[in-house]
Amino acid sequence: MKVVGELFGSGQMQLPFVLQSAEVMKAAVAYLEPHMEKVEGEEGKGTIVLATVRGDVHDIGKNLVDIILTNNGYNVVNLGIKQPVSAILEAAEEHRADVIGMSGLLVKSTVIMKENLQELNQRGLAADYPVILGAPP
Ligand code: B12
Repeated sequence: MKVVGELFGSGQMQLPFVLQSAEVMKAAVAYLEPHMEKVEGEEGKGTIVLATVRGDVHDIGKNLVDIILTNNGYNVVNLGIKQPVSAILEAAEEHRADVIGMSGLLVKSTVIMKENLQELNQRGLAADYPVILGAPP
């Protein structure tokens, strides 16, 4: 995906081929998932609400994080893509989350993440839900 990203970024690869590569990556992860080591007897390590932030559709990395955490005994509530902060906070409350994980690959998603954190502060929830941001440089 790194090579695909570089080719896409430099205009040497078109979007349909990027999509195809993304599908291959997803299929590969789905194939590997049953073979990945599961930590037995460690259920209930904690609950994380995971979402790709508003306006962003990238979810391969987020889903990878989901698989890794699930296989290590965490309860993951994966909300999917383009999630507004209201949906993230509702899910956090409903599932009594220990942590919120926000994902996004677009530069503008870092702005959305900042706004989401401000919303958390405004609602006085910052202490209840520590937030992990997954945004590559
Ligand atoms: C695949 C891909 C797509 C696919 C997404 C398919 C999908 N279902 O996810 C498609 C084709 C749909 C797509 C669309 C677009 N894309 Co795109 N895409 C990519 C690409 C090539 C790879 C991303 C990827 O999956 N990497 C593999 C995964 C495993 O890595 P990852 O996502 O980084 O995840 C890891 C970490 O970030 C971290 N992580 C991720 N989430 C979280 C969350 C938490 C809590 C934690 C702890 C960690 C964590 O852990 C993961 C595992 O290590 C990147 C280029 C790149 N090299 O990254 C561009 C890229 C992200 N896309 C880009 C762009 C511009 C777009 C479009 C705007 C293109 C367009 N003109 O339509 C649209 C966006 C539409 C939207 N509204 O979101 C740009 C962003 C540039 C920018 N400055 O914002 C990039 C960088 C390409 C480029 N060089 O131009 N894209």
